[in-house]
Amino acid sequence: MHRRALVALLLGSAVGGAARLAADGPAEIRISAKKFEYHPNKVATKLGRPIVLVLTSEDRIHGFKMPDLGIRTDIVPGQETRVPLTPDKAGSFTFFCDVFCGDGHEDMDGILVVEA
Ligand SMILES: [Cu+2]
Repeated sequence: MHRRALVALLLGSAVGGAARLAADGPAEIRISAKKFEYHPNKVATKLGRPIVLVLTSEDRIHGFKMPDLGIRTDIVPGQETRVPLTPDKAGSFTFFCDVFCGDGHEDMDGILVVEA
């Protein structure tokens, strides 16, 4: 009887701890770049929710430009580029590579969907 109550208590606190961890800090959205695509090329979040875009490159320097949300950065191989962001408008926002990286460069893009 006591033992069962203790197990329930431990389980309860473990779940509570996980929930607190998830609520801490912004959610990370990871996007990797390579010629000539982003993976994933469609990501989603919610209006007003703090996130961090974690950008990496598998081959060479690429760009990451999302004019609608005022974001532009290089993505350099061998490092994480972290872009904190709290979307203040809902919609579908295109991002694309603005560092010429070869013949498929023009098609290198993706979408961030911000749900209201
Ligand atoms: Cu490019």
